[in-house]
Amino acid sequence: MLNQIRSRLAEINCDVFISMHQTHRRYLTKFTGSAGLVWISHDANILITDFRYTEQAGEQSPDWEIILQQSTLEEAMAQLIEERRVRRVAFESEYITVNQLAEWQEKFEAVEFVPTKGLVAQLRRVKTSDEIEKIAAAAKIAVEALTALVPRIKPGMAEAELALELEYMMRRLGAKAVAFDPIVGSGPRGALPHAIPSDRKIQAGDFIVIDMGCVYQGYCSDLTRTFVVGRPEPKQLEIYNIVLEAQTAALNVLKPGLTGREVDSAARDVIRRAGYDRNFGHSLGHGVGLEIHEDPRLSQFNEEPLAPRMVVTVEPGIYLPGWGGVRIEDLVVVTESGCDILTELTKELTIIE
Ligand SMILES: [Mn+2]
Repeated sequence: MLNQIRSRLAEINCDVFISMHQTHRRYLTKFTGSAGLVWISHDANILITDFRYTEQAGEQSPDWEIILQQSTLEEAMAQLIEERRVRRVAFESEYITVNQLAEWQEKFEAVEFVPTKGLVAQLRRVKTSDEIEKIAAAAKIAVEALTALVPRIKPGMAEAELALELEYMMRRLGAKAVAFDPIVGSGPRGALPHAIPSDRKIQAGDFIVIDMGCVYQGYCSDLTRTFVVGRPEPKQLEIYNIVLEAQTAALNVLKPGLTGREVDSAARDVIRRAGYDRNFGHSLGHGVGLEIHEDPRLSQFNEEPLAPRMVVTVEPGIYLPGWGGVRIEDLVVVTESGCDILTELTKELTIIE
């Protein structure tokens, strides 16, 4: 991946690429500390960090030259710029404040700061085997936690209790943290795609949408299932089956070469034909990795083709205000000819008694 950054550097005629973005730092160097600067020039990989982290950085990033920052990161960078007679510095314009750039420009009058966008995000879309293993492990923890929770859900329990149980179980199963606060939307609250778990108590006749995931060795997982409390009404079965059919359609077409828009359309067309397209107001899915939402997007706005080893969610939903909602989400890895599901868990409508 450093080669790709270097060839980009050559294209834009820069001497060095710098990044102060925490996730990119971790991705490029494996260093997990909270502060530092990544310096990639044509002939050096340097990680500048402070006294708290120099030992850790040495262990986590053996292929990187570790420089101890004596005062500020900026001073350490200034020293490198001078020593190495750097003239053009590529920086990440999405993550550097206007203020920071102004300070650099004032301090380094002879240096040109060249904005770049999406250089690392683009690399991060395609995962290594090691990354896929970690995401799969995070997915497995989410599946196990949800599987353990389902038989314990009883009418009278509050949404917030279910969310708490999930958090606790994922941690017990080895997760470092939740990837996001679990979403639990029961009854009419299921119509809120990002329902914050409330004191509302689960009752007969509810659909319950549960969307959850965890972080394992830095990598995220994402999983949604919808359950019904008691025997489903015909309308509930109808909506559930449309969402399931839409999700299946997308999973069946998903393969390298298709664009994010085409995969989104496969699911959206099913929902449109059933007459509920206005009730599916979000995109079909998103990339997952070090961050819970990253590239590529499965949406009408992504014309880029998918490639093997990308990891994405497939999560259509139908939301009817005042009535409730259904969402079914799997996390999948794109293979050479299709995709593999990492969140292996039944999608038959599960009845909670
Ligand atoms: Mn998701």
